[in-house]
Amino acid sequence: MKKKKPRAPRRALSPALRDKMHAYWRAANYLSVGQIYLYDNPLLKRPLALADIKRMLLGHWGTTPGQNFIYVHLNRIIKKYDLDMIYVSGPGHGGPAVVANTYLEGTYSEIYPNISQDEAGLRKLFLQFSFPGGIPSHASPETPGSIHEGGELGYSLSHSFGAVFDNPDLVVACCVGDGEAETGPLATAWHSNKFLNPATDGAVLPILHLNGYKISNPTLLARISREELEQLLRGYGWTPLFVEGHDPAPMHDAMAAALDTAVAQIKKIQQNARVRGHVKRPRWPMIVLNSPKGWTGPKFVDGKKIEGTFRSHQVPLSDPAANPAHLKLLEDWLKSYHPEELFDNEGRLQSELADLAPTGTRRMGANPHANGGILLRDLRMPDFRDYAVDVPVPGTRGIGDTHVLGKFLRDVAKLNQSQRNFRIFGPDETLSNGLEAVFEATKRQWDAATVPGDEFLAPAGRVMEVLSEHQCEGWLEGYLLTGRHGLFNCYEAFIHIVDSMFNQHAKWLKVTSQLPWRRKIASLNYLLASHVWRQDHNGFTHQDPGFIDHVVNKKAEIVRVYLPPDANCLLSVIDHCLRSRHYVNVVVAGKHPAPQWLTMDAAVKHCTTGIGVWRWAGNDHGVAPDVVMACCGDVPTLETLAAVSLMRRHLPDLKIRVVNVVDLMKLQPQLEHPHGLSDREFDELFTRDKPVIFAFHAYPTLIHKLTYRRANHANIHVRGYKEEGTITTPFDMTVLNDLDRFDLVIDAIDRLPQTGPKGLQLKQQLQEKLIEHKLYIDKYGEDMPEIRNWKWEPTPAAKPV
Ligand SMILES: Cc1ncc(C[n+]2csc(CCOP(=O)(O)OP(=O)(O)O)c2C)c(N)n1
Repeated sequence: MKKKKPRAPRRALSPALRDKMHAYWRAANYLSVGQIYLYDNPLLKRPLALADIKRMLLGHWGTTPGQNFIYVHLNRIIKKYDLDMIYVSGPGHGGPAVVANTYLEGTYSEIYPNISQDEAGLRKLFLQFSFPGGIPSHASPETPGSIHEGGELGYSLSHSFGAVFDNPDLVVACCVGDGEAETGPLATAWHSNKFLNPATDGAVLPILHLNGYKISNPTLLARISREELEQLLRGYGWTPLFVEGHDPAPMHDAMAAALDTAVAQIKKIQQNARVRGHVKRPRWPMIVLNSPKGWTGPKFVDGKKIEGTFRSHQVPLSDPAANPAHLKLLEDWLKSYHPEELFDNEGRLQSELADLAPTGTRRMGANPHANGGILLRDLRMPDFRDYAVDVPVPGTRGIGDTHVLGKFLRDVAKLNQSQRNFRIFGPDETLSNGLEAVFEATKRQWDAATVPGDEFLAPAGRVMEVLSEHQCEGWLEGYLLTGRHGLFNCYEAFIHIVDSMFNQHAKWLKVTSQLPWRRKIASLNYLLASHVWRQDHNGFTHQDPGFIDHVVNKKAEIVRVYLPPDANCLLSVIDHCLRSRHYVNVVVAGKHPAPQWLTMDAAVKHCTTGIGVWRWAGNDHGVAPDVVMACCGDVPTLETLAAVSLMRRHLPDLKIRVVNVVDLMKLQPQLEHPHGLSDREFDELFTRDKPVIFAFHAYPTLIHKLTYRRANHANIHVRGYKEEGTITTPFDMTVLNDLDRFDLVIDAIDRLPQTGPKGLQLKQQLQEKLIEHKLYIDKYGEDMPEIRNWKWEPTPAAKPV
């Protein structure tokens, strides 16, 4: 029998297609270099002159050609398989690549008609890049198709996973920088594949861009053996497909083949899960693109190697305007792409090349998932009033505010189960934060192994828990940016871990709110429970209320901070937050049984106003108060009301006003924040000249910062957390920080000379009480009965309103 000749593997690309793709890549590279350097002469119709060069050269070349290479290859598979795909640029400093490609595919000019697809448009495209009044150098919000600026490295994979949760047809191609891969968030993000449900979620295709260097260092992943890298990625559960080299022709073939293989594997995994019902965790494909940094750029400049080294990271020819040799090198570099073959005389991309790009919303710059507000649907909301705590009298003991909220969130999850557009994210704290009721309706999504005894784990669920605040934040951001809703619940102290991610998201919201073509997305909602005052198990390390200090620095149009004093207020606030758009809402709430103050009707009014006098608690009806007792936060509210009841009993002649703050931004002047009170409104509440004893949840300086322009600022005395804490009793935590009822009364007496001898006597009694408290807790390990069993006593004049 004649032996069959082994068939050569079928090439993914015909030579003709490969040539065209290579030309498209050249066009993208040309546009990228043009953006970094050219002030004029966009098609090099005349010899390059000094006047054609920008004065300030700002941007990053090194990563750009690799990303251009990736983009042209993604275009091919989008067309071939009709993929619904978006691109996430981890090294977002490769902004020229994303801008160039969205320009070539036509989306850029559709959004920005001024940047037309002709010579005049090219000139503007080049000029605007990293230029005053133009666009930033990254894959910024201004860039069509971007959900990820990539300015702060580390979040590309978690954003990508967030985007594909509940988007079964979406594939996110995520370029991960090999430098970026050294960051903590990115290193953990590889594990996201254990949370992906192949039946109901989409797919992420990571492309590790192994170009070997960062700004001025090699990357770790490029300096371990290929075997070690492969084992590492396999250990994370991926199947890496390597594309390695620098010679464009074989690289095109290899990349095309790898992408075909990756798409086939993704489709197979999805089909197995969706059609055959396979439940075993799949091993998803990924690509390792090992290509030179600064590929196709200048090889040597001033005797130093550039291509394939860290020196290509930013602007390889730093001084062409002053150095004729550099000018020549730049001209040679630009000409090496043969723009005359790529663009016609009018500056339009040759039509046979333009045909390589997908069309309509299949273009990655036009995919609606990357402008999530387009896809955003309102949540189906239960009526939060149905979850109200009955408060027959102020001070009725509650079960813990977040436990009440849990039932409401359970039903939000339930009602939106079929829409599949709401998820709760948290670092292993959904139970610990008191939201256990959520698990009556849904599970934690988990695609790794389970063993008998595990709780609430399932391949599909609305709760996403991984012990990485970075992943929770990144996933949620990706989920929101692609048009869905969510909530991040976290211990208050550890939300600081994502301070910087919050920064980036708040910046994104600020910029996108000013771009008319970007639709508003759902707000990023933080529920910070297990807060500073009740860290009974954990003590000092878990006590840090400073996240809100950080948050209020951001643009007033974007940030909102709420400290509901009880469960009905919490329900009202969270309902509002889940309906809101394009904000960052921070809500701080307690989980321990605590007094409830307001009926639901009163809570709705109070939260709608955001700040108000609790007339039922004070006795200044119809007259000017002698003192204002202000409070913000659940524990400070409790201590303030306990202080007020002491003052009313022992100093009955004093006229006391109680002001409670739910919406912290009310304190800022109206000019500073849209929620801010006018000076007149502020003075009406806090007076212009009376002492204000302000019990605050967090660091006292924040209240001063927010109120320093108010007329009565000099009389505002704030008590809050001052870094005193340990494992101790709940009341002792307030004592350690002078926020307790006794110290609040002493504070008031010190500022009210009219209390005379009676005041002094009371002060002495309270100082003794503080000693008594200390002795008692040291002996018994719990608070004195009069503290534990304290109840607000309504007086005839003190009915709730
Ligand atoms: C969190 C963070 N740290 C530092 C930087 C500064 N920085 C910008 S680019 C870069 C190197 C990036 O290397 P890599 O991810 O490999 O990207 P590429 O080589 O493709 O440019 C660094 C350190 C940053 N942008 N973000």
